[in-house]
Amino acid sequence: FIQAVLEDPSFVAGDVSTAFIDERPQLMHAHPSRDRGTKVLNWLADVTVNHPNGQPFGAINPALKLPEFDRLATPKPGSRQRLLELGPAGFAAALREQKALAVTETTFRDAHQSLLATRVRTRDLVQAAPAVARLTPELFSVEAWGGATYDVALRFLGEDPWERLAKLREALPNVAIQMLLRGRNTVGYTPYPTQVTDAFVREAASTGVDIFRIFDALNDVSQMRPAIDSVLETGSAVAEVALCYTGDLLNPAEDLYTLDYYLRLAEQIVESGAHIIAVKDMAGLLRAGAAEKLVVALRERFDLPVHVHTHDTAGGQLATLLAASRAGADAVDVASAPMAGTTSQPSFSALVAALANTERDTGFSLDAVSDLEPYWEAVREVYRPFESGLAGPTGRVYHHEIPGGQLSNLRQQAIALGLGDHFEKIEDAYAAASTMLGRPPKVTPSSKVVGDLALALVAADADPADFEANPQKFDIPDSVIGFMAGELGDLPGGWPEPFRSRVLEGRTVRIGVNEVSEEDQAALDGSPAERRDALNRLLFPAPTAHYAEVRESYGDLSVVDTIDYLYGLRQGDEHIVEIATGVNLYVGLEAIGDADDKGMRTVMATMNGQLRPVFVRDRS
Ligand code: 3PY
Ligand code: ZN
Repeated sequence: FIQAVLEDPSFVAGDVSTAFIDERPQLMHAHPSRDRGTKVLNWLADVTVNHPNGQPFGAINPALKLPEFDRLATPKPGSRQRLLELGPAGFAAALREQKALAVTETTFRDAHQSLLATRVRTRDLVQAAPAVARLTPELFSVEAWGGATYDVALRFLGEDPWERLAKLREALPNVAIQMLLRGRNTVGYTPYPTQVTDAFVREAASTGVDIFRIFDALNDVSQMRPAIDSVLETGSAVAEVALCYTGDLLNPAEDLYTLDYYLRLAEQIVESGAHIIAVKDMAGLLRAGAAEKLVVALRERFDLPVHVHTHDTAGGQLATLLAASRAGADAVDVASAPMAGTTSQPSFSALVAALANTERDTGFSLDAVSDLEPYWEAVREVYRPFESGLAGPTGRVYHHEIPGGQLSNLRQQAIALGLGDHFEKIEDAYAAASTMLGRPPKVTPSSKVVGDLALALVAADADPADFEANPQKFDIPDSVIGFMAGELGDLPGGWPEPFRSRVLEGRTVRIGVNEVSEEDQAALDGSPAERRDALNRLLFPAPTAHYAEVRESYGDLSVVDTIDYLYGLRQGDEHIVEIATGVNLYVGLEAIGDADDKGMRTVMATMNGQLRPVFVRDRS
């Protein structure tokens, strides 16, 4: 099963937004239950035969690259203790008061979402967390959950996202954990009923999320209200509410996304009860001068602290963070240097170095920050097959405005469509699609709608002007029809007419969310375990069923090192899997037999010194 998934073109393209399993019912079949060691061995044997991720290439186990620190020492109290002590409003006020620029570390979420198709496993994150807690206890927060990580865990990693959060909470007792929440879309791609959002926020807060960064793809505050209210109701968690930045506010020709627009939006954010205002620059369009102007205006007008997030797609965003810092920004986002740059955030060590011995000195030891880099460099190397393929910065982002996380996916989709050599065509189509759809801010899920239209334009070799004039002549993606019908809310600049009417002509589109059934409501109000199961099922039904299958067939694979998990067994190596504390499996590869007439191979493995033949279907 997992091999079929791993080889599927959508999986290879890193497209996590398709209803992957829904469209492939043939992938679902039951496996008999087996004992733990045997289950793990079956996974390893299968990966060894089928090489879904290519051959191992001499990557180094990241665990060997962890910096030295005293594991037994209690980590210094940090932002987590401050939040517990001051409460969310006091915590935000203290942030606004502090002189040092506060820093959020995104390596655990956005950096790998934007560089490695969100594929970094819980094991590799949890392993780093105790070092982060002890070497960089001054962090404002670690962004470690939400966004695409939830979906990808269930869909591709055979992991329960809640287990990841619980483990990270335990490993990071002193630093606030931050998540990205897509307003009413929670961690999905379409709106969910308020009861789902509310249960989600309650469970996330009680499992370990301290700070919720909430955004709406169309900057519609009413769409964020249920999520904001739920966070406020916890009484303990911070509501950081984002304005999604797009366009260029310094451009005199800009008539929609102006400074005035952002200030009006911020006013609604403040009225909603937010504790912190986030400037969420998902595509890296916020230029240094614009950042200065925006941050100064936001801080003059409102009492809340301002937290700036950007992506370094064009390569200039350290300048933006420094300009924001000079303008008074209270916090900024960075990623560990080996996981920084291009579609990810600017580099942590570069920021610390740039501000050392200045008024806004971050207070971090540059040594401590860079001591963590070899670990993340090794992690990045292990996940090389999931690299986006963007070798360096690109200034074309100012034209196409594709967000960091999507740029890497679209490149892979272009390759899958045989357009890898003409990616500029897709970029141009994306820009045209954005204009046609009324210039929405482009961020999950509106970015997916624009991307779908761009790919449709290129696939049909359509002239955008022709498509705009006669959309009914073409195959219009369902997501575009739903978007024009208002599925994701109203557009900041109003509807594009007559295009919208032409798209909707003769169609009835049902929008609005289904009610939660009584049974589901009971589960959402039940024990934490029932609530988590219900949330997984309601948010991602097919990936949750897939997760259950993987767990049933292969057991808890979180015990397997990522090199072995991705690349399988190598002759001559002893693979050690700690299946329970202090209980090791020693696995070796003796030989792989030829495929029989049914395509089955025998993997002759050893487990704890005993020969163990495993029969594997060769799909390579
Ligand atoms: C997400 O929604 O996952 C994002 O990272 C948006 O920027
Ligand atoms: Zn981001």
